[in-house]
This record gives sequence, structure tokens and C-alpha cells, in this order.
Amino acid sequence: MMLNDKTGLGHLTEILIQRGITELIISPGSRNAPIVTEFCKRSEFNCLTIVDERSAAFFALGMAQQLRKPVVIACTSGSAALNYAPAIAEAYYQQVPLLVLTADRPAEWIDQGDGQTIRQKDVYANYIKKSVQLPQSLKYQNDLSYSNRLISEALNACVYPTPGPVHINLPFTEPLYGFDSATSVRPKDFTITQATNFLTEEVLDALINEWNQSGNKLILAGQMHPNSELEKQLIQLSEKHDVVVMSETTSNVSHESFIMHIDRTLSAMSGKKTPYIPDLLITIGGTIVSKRIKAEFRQAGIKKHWHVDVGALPMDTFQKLSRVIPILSTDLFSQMLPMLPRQNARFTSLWHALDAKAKTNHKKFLQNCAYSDLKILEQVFIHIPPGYDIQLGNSTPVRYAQLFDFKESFRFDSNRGTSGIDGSLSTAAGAAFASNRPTVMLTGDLGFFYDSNALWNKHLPSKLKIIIINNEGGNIFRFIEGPDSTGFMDDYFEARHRTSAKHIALAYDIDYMEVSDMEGLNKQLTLFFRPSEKAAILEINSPAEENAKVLRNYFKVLGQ
Ligand SMILES: Cc1ncc(C[n+]2csc(CCOP(=O)(O)OP(=O)(O)O)c2C)c(N)n1
Ligand SMILES: [Mg+2]
Repeated sequence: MMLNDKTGLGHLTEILIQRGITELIISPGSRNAPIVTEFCKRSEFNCLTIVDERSAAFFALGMAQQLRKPVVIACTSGSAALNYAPAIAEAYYQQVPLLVLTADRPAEWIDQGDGQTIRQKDVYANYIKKSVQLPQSLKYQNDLSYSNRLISEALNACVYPTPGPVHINLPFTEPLYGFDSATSVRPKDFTITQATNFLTEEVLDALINEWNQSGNKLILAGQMHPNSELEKQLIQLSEKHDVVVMSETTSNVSHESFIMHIDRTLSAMSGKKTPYIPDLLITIGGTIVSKRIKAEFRQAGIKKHWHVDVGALPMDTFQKLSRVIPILSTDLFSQMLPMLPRQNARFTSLWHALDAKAKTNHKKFLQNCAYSDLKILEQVFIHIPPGYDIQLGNSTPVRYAQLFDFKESFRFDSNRGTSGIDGSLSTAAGAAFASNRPTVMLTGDLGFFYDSNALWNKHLPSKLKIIIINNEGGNIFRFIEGPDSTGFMDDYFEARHRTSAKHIALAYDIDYMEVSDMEGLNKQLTLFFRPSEKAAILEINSPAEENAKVLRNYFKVLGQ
């Protein structure tokens, strides 16, 4: 029996094929030559190549977010591996399955003056679901069993109990080229079965009891994949059981009976807040964009807070957490719903009155609103054709998006796991590539320039449309309290600049349009969304100081 470190790699390849994990992004290098050779010779793999590892990892994240199965990224040793880190952290907190393969030197050569060599074992330790290092020399059948077991464990952790990133570090001894990986030994794998979790009768009774004893109930939905079954259950809860359902664009559940513009609605509140506070708060899904709801609920006299999530961190976002329910929210509601009493709309009516007031004021304000990011985004959302997926850049785009009404039910994604501005464009490119659906990315200027290497990509899909709101810096720092008072606003917070995306578009051979006023915007928006042969950028220039004034005014008017 011929065994060497490439046998382990050969088995990894086999096991991935058996599991149908076939999307792979390679970033070039020499230490990872064995990975390239083993994977790319197999027709089962769809091998892409992206040079910038930071961008490659975010591209993979976008793919995995859409495909909902692990996508593999593979790079060489050294700082290449560190550049995967931002996307790994995002995947960890957004629960997206990424399989990270890093080639490494054998242990005896770490810290001995070789090039591209750093300590790679456990390098992502704080935000990875599992890290394994495959044995570098396989002499006996036992070594191979061990290697296979590590592979199975890593692949299982990538999807169970919730998806996330896992790391397999692969130390390779030379030769890196022209090696023989053939073996007569078949790889052994074990999978993990995702079980549906049902509550025991006793637990269900306790939950129903707690429900019945609680007065006002509110469900707050964080970031989630579209889920029509859950959406139906939430509609039933809000319409028949007087439960206020709050959702954001990134929750991907929507209905007229929900409160879907949290900040807008909260701004309409005047007078006493207590009638609006739930006794029982139930949170489902991941992170929540709205800072206001966090601030309100942290202060409020909420009596009980259930957080429903399979195996996730027990997030006590409001410091009121009283119960973690580690099952799918659909499983929880399907068991609870038949046992819940019907209730007349009282708490929901209260919230809907507030929502209606905010909506009227919102409409009035926007009718006479000056050219600014608020007005621009209103127009952008009106023009996005049905069937588009929307990727929201961090900073203000994802926040503005929470203020508008949508006629269509679009799919929304955003890197809200860690809310970085460092990979949103690459994520959008990967998402559009994998979904093959028309996709629009709404990004700020700093976010765009930060991640412009996303465009340095042979696989850039023509269905990707990029809208840059260029307000010449980080406009968010003009809204939040604080930066203004330091005297360092322009240079050290906003990072004011006059860079344009025009020549970047030219460099990467991407269609480009630019507008700087309302008239131009309306004209170009219609043209911009026509199908095109290349990815396209629309750069919308906007007035930084005016934006801040308009938005402050807007929130004031909502409460009138
Ligand atoms: C990687 C990373 N670095 C820094 C930040 C802090 N940050 C949050 S928003 C922001 C400004 C973003 O500016 P831009 O993309 O132009 O959006 P705008 O605020 O103008 O909407 C910065 C620097 C971050 N979120 N992520
Ligand atoms: Mg900006």
C-alpha cells in the first residue's frame, strides 16, 4: 500500500465529490499546487480562480449564501491564509458554510526562515466552527483512518447544527508537483443526520403556559434566508393571535400585517412608550440592523425573552433573555400554533396605527425632499425591476433600505455578521455568479473603493449591477452623535475624498454611468437596469452635508 500526504488530499477530494461539494475557488501559489492538481483534474469540480484571497473568500461567501451548501476556498501558505480571515469571520456570524483549505509547510519548517511561512494551525481560532490539520505523513492504515476522520468531522461541522466556516490546514512535503496520489484504499466518510427537533409535551405545555400568562407579544426577526413556511406562520400569528411581527429587509419575510420599517415606525412614537412594549419578546434569526430597537428594548420592561435558534450563540441582545429554544423557528411555531388561543387585534392595532402615521409622514416628506441619499434611494428602489436580488452594503445603504415600502418581495442579503465594509462587493459578485439571477449591489463609496478588487475577477457575472452612492466619504459619521464634536470629522472619520469610480470601471471593462442630479438619476435608472453584456456601475454623486440634514429632518417629521 503506497501512502503519502497527498493520499489524504486525494481522499478529501473523493469525499467532497461524494457529498456534492463541488464549487471551488483557488487563489494561486505554489504550496497549494497539490490542491490545484488534485481538484482541477476532476471534472466534478467547478474550479474558479481569484487572485486576491480577501476578495476570493467573500466571493465564496456570496456563493455559499445563495447555494446554501459549502463552497471551498483554497490558497497557499503565509499571509495568503490571513487574507481569508475577514470573510471567515463574516461567515461565522452570518452562518454561511465555507470550507477553507490552506496549504502549509511541514511542521519542522515553521519559523525556520522559509518564505511564506507563518503559524497556520488554528490561525482562525476565534471565529471558526472547527479547525483540523491533516497528518503530514501517512505511513499506516491508522494514519489514513485518522486523516479521514478529521475530514468527516470538519465537513460535518461546516453544516451542523448550523452552517459556518471550517478550516482544514494541509501541510505538504515536497514534491509539490508530479507526485503520485493513487491508492487502492477507498476513503471512508461518516455524515451527520439533521434531525427535526420536536418539543416534548411537557416543554410544549410550559411554553404555552408562559405564552398565555404573558400579555403583549412581539416577534422580532433578524437576518434570515427566505422561508415561505415561516412567513405563513408569522402571518397567522400576527393576524389571528395579536402578535406584533417586526421584520427587516434582511429577514426576508414580509407581509402587510408586519411592522417592516422599525426605525420609521419608532420615530412616530410620541408620549408614553409603555403600551408598545411587549411582555414576551421572541427573537428569531440572526443580527438586527436597527439600533433604535436595541436601545428601546434594552431599556424597556420586557418580562420574558425567548431566543429561538438551533445551536447558535445564546445572544442576549437586550439583556432580558429568559429562555433559549434551540430548534428551528418553523418547528416551534408548527407545534405551538394549534394550541394558541385566537386573540383580537389590540396590541397589533396599536403598532399599526403608529406605522400608518409614520407612513403618511414619510410620503409627505419624500414628496418635497431635496436631492439627497434619502431621495436617491427612494428612486433607486422604485426602479429596481421585479426578480432582482438586492445586496446591501454596510454603513448607510442597509439602513436607508429599512425605510421604504417595496411592491415586490425582493430577496435581500447583506454582510451583517460582522458589518464590515471590506467585502460586500465581492460577496455580491459571488452571489450573482452562483444564483445566476439579476442582482443589484447598493454600496457606499468607501465600501466600493475598499473592495474594488471584487471587479478584478474573470468570473464577474453580467447580471451584476452596482450602484455606488458617492457622498465623498463615510456619510454615516455625519449622522451618528460624536464624530462631529471631535474636530477631526473630515479627515479621520468621514475620510473625505474626491475619487471617482470611472477609471476603475474602465480598467476592468465594465459599463459605467454617472449622475449628479434628480433629472439625470431618473433618466439613467431606467436605462441602467436593462440587461447588458457586462456588469455595470451607476455612480450617483450626492451632497454629503445635505444628506445628513435631510435625514435628521426626516426623522423629526415622522414624529409630527
Ligand atoms: C472593514 C471595516 N473597516 C471600517 C469600518 C467602519 N465603518 C463603518 S461605516 C464606514 C464608512 C463607510 O463609508 P461608505 O461606504 O462611503 O458609506 P456611507 O457611510 O457614506 O453610506 C466605516 C469606515 C467597517 N465597518 N468595516
Ligand atoms: Mg459614502
